[in-house]
Amino acid sequence: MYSRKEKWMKLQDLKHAGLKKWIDEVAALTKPEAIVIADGSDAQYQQLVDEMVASGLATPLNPEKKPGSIAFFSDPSDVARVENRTYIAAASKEAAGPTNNWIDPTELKKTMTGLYDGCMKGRTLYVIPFSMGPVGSNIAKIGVELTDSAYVVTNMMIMTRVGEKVLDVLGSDGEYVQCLHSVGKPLADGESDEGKWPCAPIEQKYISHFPESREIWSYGSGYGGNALLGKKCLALRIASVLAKDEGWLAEHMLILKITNPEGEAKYVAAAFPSACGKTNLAMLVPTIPGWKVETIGDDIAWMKFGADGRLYAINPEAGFFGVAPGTSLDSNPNAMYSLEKNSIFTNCALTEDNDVWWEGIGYDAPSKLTDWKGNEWVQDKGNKEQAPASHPNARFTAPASQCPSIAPEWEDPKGVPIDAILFGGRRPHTVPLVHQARDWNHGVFLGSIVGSEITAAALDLKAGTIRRDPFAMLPFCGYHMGEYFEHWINLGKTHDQSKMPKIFYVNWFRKTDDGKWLWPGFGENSRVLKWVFEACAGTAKTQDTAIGIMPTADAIDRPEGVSEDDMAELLCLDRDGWLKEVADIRENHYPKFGDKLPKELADMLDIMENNLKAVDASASCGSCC
Ligand code: GTP
Ligand code: SPV
Ligand code: MN
Repeated sequence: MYSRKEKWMKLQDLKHAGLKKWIDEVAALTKPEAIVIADGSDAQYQQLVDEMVASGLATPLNPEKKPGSIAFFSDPSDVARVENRTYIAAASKEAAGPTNNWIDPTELKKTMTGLYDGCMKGRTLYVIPFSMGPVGSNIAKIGVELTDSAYVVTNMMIMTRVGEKVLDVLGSDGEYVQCLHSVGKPLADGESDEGKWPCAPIEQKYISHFPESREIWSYGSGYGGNALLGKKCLALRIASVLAKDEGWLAEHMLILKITNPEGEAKYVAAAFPSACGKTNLAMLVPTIPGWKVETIGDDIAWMKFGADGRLYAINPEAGFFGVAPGTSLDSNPNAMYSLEKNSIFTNCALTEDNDVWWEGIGYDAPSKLTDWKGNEWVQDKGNKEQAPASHPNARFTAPASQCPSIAPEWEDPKGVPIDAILFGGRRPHTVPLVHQARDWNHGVFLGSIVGSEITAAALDLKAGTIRRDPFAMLPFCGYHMGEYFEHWINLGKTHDQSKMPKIFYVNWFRKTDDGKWLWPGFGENSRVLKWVFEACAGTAKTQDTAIGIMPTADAIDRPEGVSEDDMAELLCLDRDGWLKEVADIRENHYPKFGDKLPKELADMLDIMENNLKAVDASASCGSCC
């Protein structure tokens, strides 16, 4: 049966009996034509690329423009995470909580077993042993993904640490998370994929998590977080459950290092919802002289308390799966240098000389392009309705080691001590450029009320409307979100608050009435990071307000193009806007969590409301809000 590609490691060479048994069971169910173990070698990566190019699935890019790189175009229905087909199949619906989809695990396994039956006929089953975090680090976790997608294998080889070194650490009986994936489009006898991107119709897609047994079963999608199971499925949904049980944090956060002109460094973690600026902030090039920002991670942070009482963070990933549109030498040069070579591009547009292009890449489209759907595309600047050439959720997959701003300590197994945690999202009104929590519980409150305009990173949501996305974890928390809030509150009770990170809420996305950005964002966000740095050092100019600690009017230097009035608007306390916010949280947000909502958070809401009511309405913010 398993005759093909014998030059790679063989199944019988695996030392781990449990793993071998599981692979056998999955192969008996899914009936692949061959089994290949991913060994993490360049030679195997290249062979997979060559096979995908030969089948027409991958397009090799021009070696002069993007050496070692390939492009993929997904099925037009398979372009982002599918939140309405993502399940936390905990033992009870209550354990999954009000914000997760739930199906009884026995029933879900039965349905999915039916779908997996024979689903890999005519395809290869790849075994991907991977480590989230530096191989062998005591914070790292091992997963094994079984998949019928070579696209997934190559992406996982960039995004995680893959191969024999992981099997060595796993030994003969080590623990690992089982991650089963199929693109879910069984081939008929004699049929081949012929360069098509296989996936199942939406009603057959299942991105399922079984938190009690720490298993992931994904079926029907080949895209991003649905298919690269180390990322959102393991490193957040399953890891968040482990983190709660074991007293640590698995978060949807970037990690950066900021150094002031005197050479003092601080580490910042920041949670923004999908497509709200984590990659950009992690790689920021400061506009303020003498300051330096370096990157540790751009999407996920695992944080544990050290013996010194401080919270240490590692980036469990090894690559970036970044949003392409809007990424340019101007907005994010470090991302542009990271993706110069050895990268994978998904749903970007293709130029005639086989380079990639996307909206906001920093230069006009060449005269003719092939858009992400494979159609000829000629830029028509006069036509505001023209469909974009790249999908709004088009992505690049690039090795973190290629990032010029990567911090030397980015792979330090003990992690980096976090000084500040930022929350944020896309809020065109009300939420100021930056404010600081008074203490840990107030910070947890700020995390719990994060809201954002919906973006293209999830398929089934209406872009443009605001939804609450607490801690930017709404789609990624593997258990009851009320208990998640409680976990955060409890960490404050059991640790010395003077050593814990200070918590802030930032908003780069304020808009004017005519829909323009009020704040230039990107590198100019360094001005806000500087204030955060100073607030941690105790040297910032601050004032107490009804919503928390805010910068004084002159605390943050104005970037070019931002008038004094703009700055006042960015930093004003919008009393009426916040009172509406309080009402919305009270009526629509907090009630969802029922009696699992920690009392500390309900109290914080009352305190904020009382504070706001005590503000003289006529004195608050004048005409700007
Ligand atoms: P995920 O990978 O989905 O988790 O996204 P992310 O949070 O890493 O977001 P990313 O940095 O990729 O940014 C998403 C979009 O927001 C891109 O189109 C960026 O150009 C845009 N963006 C990022 N930072 C800023 C900013 O400071 N201001 C404005 N106006 N846009 C920004
Ligand atoms: C996100 O949606 O937050 C991402 C992309 O980072 S995905 O890997 O698809 O989850
Ligand atoms: Mn993300």
